[in-house]
Amino acid sequence: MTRLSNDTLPHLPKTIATPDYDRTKVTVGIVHLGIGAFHRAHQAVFTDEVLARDPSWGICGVSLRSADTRDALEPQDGLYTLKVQDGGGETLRIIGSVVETLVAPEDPQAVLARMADPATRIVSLTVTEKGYCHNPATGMLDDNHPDVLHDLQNPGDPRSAIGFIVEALARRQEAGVAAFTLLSCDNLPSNGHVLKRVVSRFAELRDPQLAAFVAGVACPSTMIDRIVPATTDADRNVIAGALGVGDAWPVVTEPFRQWVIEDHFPLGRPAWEAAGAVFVPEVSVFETMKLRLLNGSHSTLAYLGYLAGAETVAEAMALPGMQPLIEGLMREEVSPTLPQLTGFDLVAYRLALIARFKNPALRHRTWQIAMDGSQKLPQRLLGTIRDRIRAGASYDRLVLGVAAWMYYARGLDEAGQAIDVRDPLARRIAAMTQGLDDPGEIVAAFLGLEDVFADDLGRDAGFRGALIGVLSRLLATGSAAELAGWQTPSP
Ligand code: CS2
Repeated sequence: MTRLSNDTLPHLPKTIATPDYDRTKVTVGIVHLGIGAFHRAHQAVFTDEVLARDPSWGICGVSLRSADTRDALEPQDGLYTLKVQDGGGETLRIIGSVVETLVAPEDPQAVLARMADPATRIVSLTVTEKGYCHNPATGMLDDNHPDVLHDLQNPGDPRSAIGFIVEALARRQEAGVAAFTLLSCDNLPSNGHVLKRVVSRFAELRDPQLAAFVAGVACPSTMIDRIVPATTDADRNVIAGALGVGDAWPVVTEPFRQWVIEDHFPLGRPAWEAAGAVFVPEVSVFETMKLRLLNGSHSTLAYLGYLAGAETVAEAMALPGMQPLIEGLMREEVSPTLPQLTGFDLVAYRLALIARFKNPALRHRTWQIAMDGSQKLPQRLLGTIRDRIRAGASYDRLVLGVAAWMYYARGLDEAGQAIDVRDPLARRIAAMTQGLDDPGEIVAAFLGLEDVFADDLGRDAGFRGALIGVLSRLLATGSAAELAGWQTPSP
């Protein structure tokens, strides 16, 4: 089938929006590390909407692992379809802001050259939590991470995002080129600070002069939000039918999108505010709110939902007891821990989240969200639990997600079938829980994971007791029965 490309773009059905700028004039100003579906449904879309104002902000998308995205997009001149859908309908639009795609393991020098090029003024990242090579409980670089060790030994031939960033900065320092702005777009609290901390530590381990240069790099924090399920072949087929040409990797998402950014870009930035991004002096309150309400609920839905047999988030929301549980979790246990957000309607935000989770048009798999729990739980659920413990308040609902993660991460579902657990700690967890069936022993083994629980929560007797209580019930009667007990909304 003929593919979407610069040549076929003018012949698409007129109902499909296409870039409103001359793509031949677009040059690279942003290198994005981790060009997955999320980036292509979020930052690349905001950028697409403002390229007509200044075409020097095109995106070079870099994959740090597989060649799949490059293989799909290169024959399409970087073009792809964005499908936005909810129960009310759908729209299709072609995004043109990605003008180059590179695959780091194939050609690390091309990536470094792009990052070191003076025209590159922003390096942004969606490399997921584990891409920061940090200890999730403390946010500090894990000096013994295999990729960190590799990149320290081979600085000119890096593997990790951190290694690429620091080597590119070293080349800029050497050439007398100002540092780019580093923009983390991952779901981490104060993501700019986390990134600054890990790159600074890595530079220190390399060379003090380089560390001094890295210390001056701007790392604004951001809060990013859009639900983007993995694209399926069914999506590809439907979209090709509507386009009349093939698109090897469209992205499918919801109407909602939000981007809150700290405005600290010494070498300039696209006018993202014209596309609806909000610039604020300090982003951490928004991030805490989003991570605890949206992502904390998401992980809870994913583990309990998966165990109860729900394939998607919308199906999990329909399980008897789930919606009142999630509403109560957000209202009773998370909201009281949130910092003051003057002028922000928290109640409307929570209601909108429930509607987004129930979006019947998105097939967002519980298994997808369940990935990398060891890296996600600290900022999604455990920080909230810490705050509740400190306030002497209950956390009966918050503990459910943590216990369900423990059940899930052991790698066996309720029917005794293997679960395909994707997590950097998966092997360690499988080894430490092998042969254990006593809830107390299982919980004790998990709480020993200091990278996740640190040394405070791991030793909290109340927390341990609560986990054992829930895990015993999950093991005895299963997730659906546990959820059913939450059917009546709390007063
Ligand atoms: C999800 C997020 O996969 C996950 O862990 O919780 O990707 C979530 O969909 C986004 O953060 C929404 O902005």
